[in-house]
Amino acid sequence: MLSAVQTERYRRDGYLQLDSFVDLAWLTELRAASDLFVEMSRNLEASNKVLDIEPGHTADQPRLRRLISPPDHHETFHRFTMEGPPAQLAMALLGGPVRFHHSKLNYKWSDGGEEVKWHQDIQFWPHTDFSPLTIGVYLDDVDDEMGPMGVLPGSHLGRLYDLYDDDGSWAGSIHERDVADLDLSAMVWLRGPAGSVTVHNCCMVHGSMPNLSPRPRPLLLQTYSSVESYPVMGIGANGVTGRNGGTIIGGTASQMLEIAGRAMHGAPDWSKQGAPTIFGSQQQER
Ligand SMILES: O=C(O)CCC(=O)C(=O)O
Repeated sequence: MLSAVQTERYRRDGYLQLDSFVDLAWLTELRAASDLFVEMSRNLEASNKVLDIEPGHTADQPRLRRLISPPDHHETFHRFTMEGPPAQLAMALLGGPVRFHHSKLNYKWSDGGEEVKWHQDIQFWPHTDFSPLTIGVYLDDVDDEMGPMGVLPGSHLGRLYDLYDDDGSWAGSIHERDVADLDLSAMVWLRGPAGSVTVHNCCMVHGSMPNLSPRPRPLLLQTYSSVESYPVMGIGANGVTGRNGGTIIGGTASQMLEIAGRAMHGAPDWSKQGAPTIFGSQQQER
């Protein structure tokens, strides 16, 4: 699925672009599923837990920002994310089974669909390591006018920026004074024909411009980590990433993890059936 050169390039640069990686059969299914939500949005007057709409959205002229957690709402998205090309690609890049974190479909609507300011992802959902990566699929052709995703090669190995404002509120973007220190001329814009795939590491500085074209720019994004990586609870979106968050794809978890350079074999996952007491465990009660 990937050459050694591509994998090495991802490690070095923190991103990959794979033109026309997803085939027309998948694209047709994904677009049909997406269209259902665009239709559904016509009844909305405000965003809800499934759809985020722009100010100015109307029944006649829908303007969607995001479908939240697509695999929770449609079988096609579920199958695509859990078994399809992005899952296979994540396993190839991370070298084994992966842990699904979350997914979203960013529409970036035509004629002014909003920019995504420069940011890194890991502060939104810290993990016990920096393996998480996000795989984006353009459902339509994307050119420069449409606000393609921009990445700053190598920035995944650099500073982790503070995404709070000076007043202490969460901004979700890198402060202007820090942006001034970035070499934005080195930004690579990931455009391409429908089905093209973007991959970026969780520490990559990235964002995108407004969509100035008359065409929406649907980008279906899904995040996976290595199976040995765990979301840190109590920070950001961890724990509220949808029904499928935490699903392991392509194997099982060994419960091995490493924190601050120290490896351990963690206890089994008791989050579903409840934790036994130490007495029960030590007396081998099952
Ligand atoms: O939709 C885009 O262009 C970028 C998306 C992104 O970075 C995000 O939603 O975190």
